[in-house]
Order: sequence, then structure tokens, then C-alpha cells
Amino acid sequence: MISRRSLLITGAGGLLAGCDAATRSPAVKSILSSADETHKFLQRSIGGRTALAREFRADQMSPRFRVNGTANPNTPEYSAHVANRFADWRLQVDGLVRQPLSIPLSDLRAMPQRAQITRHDCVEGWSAIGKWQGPHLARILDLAGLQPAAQFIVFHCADAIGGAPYYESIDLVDAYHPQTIMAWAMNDKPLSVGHGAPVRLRVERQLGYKHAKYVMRIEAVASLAGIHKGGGGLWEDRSGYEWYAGI
Ligand SMILES: Nc1nc2c(c(=O)[nH]1)N[C@H]1C(S)=C(S)[C@@H](COP(=O)(O)O)O[C@H]1N2
Ligand SMILES: [Mo]
Repeated sequence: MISRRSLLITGAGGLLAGCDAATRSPAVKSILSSADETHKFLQRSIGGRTALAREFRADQMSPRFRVNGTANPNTPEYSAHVANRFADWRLQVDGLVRQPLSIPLSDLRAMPQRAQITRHDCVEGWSAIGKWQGPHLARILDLAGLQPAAQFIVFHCADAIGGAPYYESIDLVDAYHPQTIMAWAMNDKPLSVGHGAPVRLRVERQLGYKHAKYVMRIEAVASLAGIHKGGGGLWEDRSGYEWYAGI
């Protein structure tokens, strides 16, 4: 299918080069516009997954950024971390890795950082522009060393909704995307409890529910089948949300 479409583009280009008047004929115009559509389609389907999400200027940041879903995990364990300002908290990294890790928040803050101002789009129909900062997920995964069988990265969170633990997952294309970070800062301040303290995922090419807050543990797996109900996320399991929620 792709090679047929490439041929179509080449064909339209050839016409253009050969005859100026031809571009005025309605038939050729329609070939050209279909070639243009084809080009957009190809960009989305081939280059699409690694393209960057739009970034914004500081003056475009939303004055108010809603807290959505869990506003506080409110478990005894999580509340103890909050009281202790996450001093004893560790991000666990395990599963199909060569070296399981247990990373203090201070280490996440000391790693090379990426900051980005992006638009968060919630499936419920609201958006907000905010600034996020933290280390690349890729660097954390490289420190642990993914085993060749690893295909997905699962994020286990501190909260539960209706008794079901919140979790999410992404594939390695998104895990290694340059804008995929484990954010500990939002709008130049440490993450608030409402927005997912101490660390939340930012996976900017996907909808809001993929951006797991309160991440306690990152697990590399070969398949999502054995994780909770197998849908790859709480909302995927509960309500049939799309696992790949591309924007
Ligand atoms: N652990 C956890 N992560 C979560 C949620 C949640 O309830 N628990 N809600 C999701 C949804 S639907 C959205 S839109 C965003 C909301 O992030 P915010 O509260 O910072 O706006 O977090 C996502 N990540
Ligand atoms: Mo959402």
C-alpha cells in the first residue's frame, strides 16, 4: 500500500516538472491534492510516533491547571511519604532489567533534566498548558539496562480508583521519545500532591490518562497480559479506553 502511494506522489511530481499548464487542469489539481493528502498520511504513519508534541511559550501557560482523577492517594504509606517530604521515598525500577534500581528523589533531581511547556489534553474535554521538568525516562531505563525481551514499560501508582490500583503502560517508542520524562516539577515548583507528587509520567503525544501520577514503581515487561486485567491501564481495563491514546 505504501509503495503504491509513493508511486502516486512520484507520478504527480513528474507531471508538474514537465508541464506548467497541466497544473491548471482540474484533473491534475485533484491528483496534486491527493498527493498532498497522501504525503500527510505518510508523515503521520511513518514519522508520526517520534515527532515532537508542540511546545509553548511561558506566557501561554494556563493560569489554572485542573487536578483530575485522584487528588490525593490518601493511603497510610503515601501520607507518611508526604509528611516526610518524600525523603525516604524511592522510585523502584524492575522487571526485565539487568540491574533493578531504587532511586531517591534527590537523585532524580540531580540527573540531567528536560523542561517543556506542553498542552495536556484530557479525554473528558479540557486542556491546560503547563511546564514540566524531570529526567528522561530513557536515561532511567538505560541505567537499569533493559533486557532484550522488554517491550512495554508499566507505571504502578500509589492510588486506587474504586479499589483498582491506578497503573498505565507505554511501548518503547514512547518510552524513548525525547519529551517523555518523569516529572518532579510543574510550573517551576515541586509537584503538588494533587498533580502527582513526588513523580509523574509525561508522555506528551498521548491523552491525559496515560500521564500516570504518583508513580512508585516502573516495571519493564514483555507483555501486558499478566498485568492486572491485561488492558495496559486502569481506564483501559475498566472502561475500554484506547491503550494507544495518541493526540
Ligand atoms: N495515578 C493517577 N494518575 C493519573 C490519574 C489518576 O487518577 N491517578 N488521572 C489521569 C487523568 S484522566 C488525567 S487528565 C491526568 C490529570 O492530571 P492533573 O491532575 O495533573 O491535571 O492524570 C492522569 N493520571
Ligand atoms: Mo483525563
